[in-house]
Amino acid sequence: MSLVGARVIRKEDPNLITGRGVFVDDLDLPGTVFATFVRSTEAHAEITSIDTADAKAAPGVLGVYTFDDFAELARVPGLPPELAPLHRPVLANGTVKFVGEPVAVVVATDRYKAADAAELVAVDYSPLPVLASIDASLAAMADPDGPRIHPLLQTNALPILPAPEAPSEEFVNAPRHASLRIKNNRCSAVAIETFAVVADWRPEGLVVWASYQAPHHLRNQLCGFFGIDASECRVIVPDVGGGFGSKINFYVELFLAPELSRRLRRPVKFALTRSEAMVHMHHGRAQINEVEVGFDDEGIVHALRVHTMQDIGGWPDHTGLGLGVLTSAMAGGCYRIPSVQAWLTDVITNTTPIAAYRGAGRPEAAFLIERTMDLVADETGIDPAEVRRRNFIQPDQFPWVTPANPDLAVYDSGDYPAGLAELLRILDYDALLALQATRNADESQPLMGIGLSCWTEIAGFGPPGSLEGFGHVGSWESANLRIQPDGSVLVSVGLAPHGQGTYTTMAQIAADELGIDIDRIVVRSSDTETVQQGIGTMGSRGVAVCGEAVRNAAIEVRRRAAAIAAHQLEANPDDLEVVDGEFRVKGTSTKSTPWRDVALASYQNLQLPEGTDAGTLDHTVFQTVPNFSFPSGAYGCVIGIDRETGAPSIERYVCVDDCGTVINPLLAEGQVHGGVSQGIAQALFEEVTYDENGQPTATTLVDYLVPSAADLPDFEMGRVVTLTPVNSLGAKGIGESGAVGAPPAVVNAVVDALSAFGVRHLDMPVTPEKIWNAMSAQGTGV
Ligand code: MCN
Repeated sequence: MSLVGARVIRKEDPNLITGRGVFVDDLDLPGTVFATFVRSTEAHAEITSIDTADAKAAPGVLGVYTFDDFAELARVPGLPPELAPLHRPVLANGTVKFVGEPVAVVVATDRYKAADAAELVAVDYSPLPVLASIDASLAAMADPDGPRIHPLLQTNALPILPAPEAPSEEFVNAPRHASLRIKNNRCSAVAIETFAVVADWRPEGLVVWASYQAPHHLRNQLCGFFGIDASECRVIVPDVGGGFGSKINFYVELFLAPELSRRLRRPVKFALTRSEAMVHMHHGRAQINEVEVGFDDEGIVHALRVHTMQDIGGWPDHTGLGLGVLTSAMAGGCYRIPSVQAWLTDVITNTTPIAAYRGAGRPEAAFLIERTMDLVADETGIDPAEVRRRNFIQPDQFPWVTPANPDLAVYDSGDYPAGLAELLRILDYDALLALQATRNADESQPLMGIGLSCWTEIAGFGPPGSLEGFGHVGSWESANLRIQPDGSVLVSVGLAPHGQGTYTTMAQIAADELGIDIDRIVVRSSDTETVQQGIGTMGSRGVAVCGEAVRNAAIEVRRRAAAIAAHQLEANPDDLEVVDGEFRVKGTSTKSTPWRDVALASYQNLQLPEGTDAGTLDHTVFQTVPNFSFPSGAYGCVIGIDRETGAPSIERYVCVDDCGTVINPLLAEGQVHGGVSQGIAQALFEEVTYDENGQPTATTLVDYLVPSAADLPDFEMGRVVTLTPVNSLGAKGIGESGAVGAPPAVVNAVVDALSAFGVRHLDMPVTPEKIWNAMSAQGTGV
């Protein structure tokens, strides 16, 4: 029986559910000392003085450091040289750019002493004008003498993708036009584990344990930063309690912990509290999308124009700069829109940096195009499902070269009409529309709205060039597969999983190719000393790139094993098959040799065919893929709205996903549950907010509303399978899909429910207050 496609339970779980997981903050190396930051309380200010005397004299304190102590250190890596003024120092140098920016660091014998001493550091600030939003920052640009957050850069706005000189002919000639200004809300990843790092600079070299998604990448950057050899630097990522993209960024403590360890000759640990993480770990989303659409009376979209303004915060992160490039490339969604003009301005603001967060630029694209399709439906009076159907790229039109960015996004495969048809079938759409008409006419019942979202996204980051721009050495992913002398298997992957079930998934793929029991296959990762080079877990590339590497490594090892078995059986390797853990001559059951004997022989020169070396059943693959894979889906949301309070409640949520071959439906569905939950959270609950002085106003989980299971519906799952031609598994990524596809279905449902009130759009999060105000504005809300 093939294991690919089976609902195999996770190999990872016994450790985790019995409390045997080891996270960075669990590490307790002898002599470890604790570091904590003194953080800026101002969003934009000059530091006029820092007095560390009292803190230095506090009990247990080993050192208090400010920028001057690290003036010789390099800047945080990642940004291109032409953006030199934005290269961030490890501690604030003279000015602060956002609330929470580290100004000083205190090291003490325990974390409580460090925290107490940090409060004794007195920092004086002289305020500078605060630009706490995209609009404020761009408004300042209108004045040549207006405030600039990085004066050396002389601008608050980076034109990453320049605006087209003029609207396209298709746009100009379209019979009808409509527009939408969307604010895509700033979110925090809120992984269960915040961020933690331990560095131990030993005489023989540097060892760093970090809660991170790309250990080799970090190792390479640390070596560049400190000028040391890769062989002298080891990065280990133990268990990680979620990352969602927020753990591929370069946080300053990744560089400070080693430096402090080098100076103090002791292991140094940083472990953020939740409140610290809320202002320090990079946020996601935070875009404004100005959308104009040209269409006709039949609901056919002729042209789309999208200006994305991406808030990148006060100290731009390398992953944050390019988020809007992905939004722009994917702005046309699942639709054959002849002309898509999409351009991008990155905007510096006095806020926490913005970077990758589950979906990283693609949820924003899905949101803007799916809101736009509903806008076209609203304008033309055509049903939203029908508008989508009329505009879909058809299954025979792949590969589809996106007009917005033909160099980046060429869709591999998909069947969008089938996805929508399956969604409508599960929803029982016609019956639902009839129910909606009845309910909305009955004042005693909650208002009802139906929202659709047909989305596609970029996954499987693996084509050469796709990650190098973010400082990775390559975009491949690696797998080493080794048969041990007893016939068990060790697979080492260059990924750094943090919740995806990667070990189970890779073992399934290897088991199928090798014909070895999955219980005899162990998968390891996340240690630069024991794993060959790797890239890491991001961009939903685990299965599409690393899974392909594992498969190819297994195929090669099996081919070599067959040669040994053939030697033992005096048969032709091509005549062998693997059945029940043994190599057999096809068609016979007597001429066989078990994997175990083949494995042992592979380490015994006297047992090997001539010309074969011991250790031959050990193979490493560095896998690239020719293109990204573009998963897609159709999601539907039925929402009820309390007519008196405006409180929304999701009554049904249906997810039809297409990720090509599903390796493990149990885990793939889990990925969708998690992603959709985050998408619903963005749509209804979560927002990182600032006041006009740049003071964050949602820094705890009391203000930043992460939904619990009780706030979420049961998910109804459906599936369409369109294989991708870009890998031999036919598998596309699914790790980010839910977060990409979920928000527009929710907001479309809310706007649909409120259409009688003349509501055309609401920005996320669609809170009861916003809904109530929208209803009240029409005078009929209560
Ligand atoms: N899968 C499958 N069949 C496919 C594709 C995937 O069965 N065709 C299943 C596999 O079990 C696989 C998992 O889905 O292990 C995710 O695979 P993939 O889509 O290839 O994504 P990655 O392994 O590259 O994971 C990265 C992705 C990203 S980018 C974010 S962000 C994210 C996510 O995964 N963050 C997560 N899922 C997360 N899940 C948890 N629990 N925690 C996070 O931080």
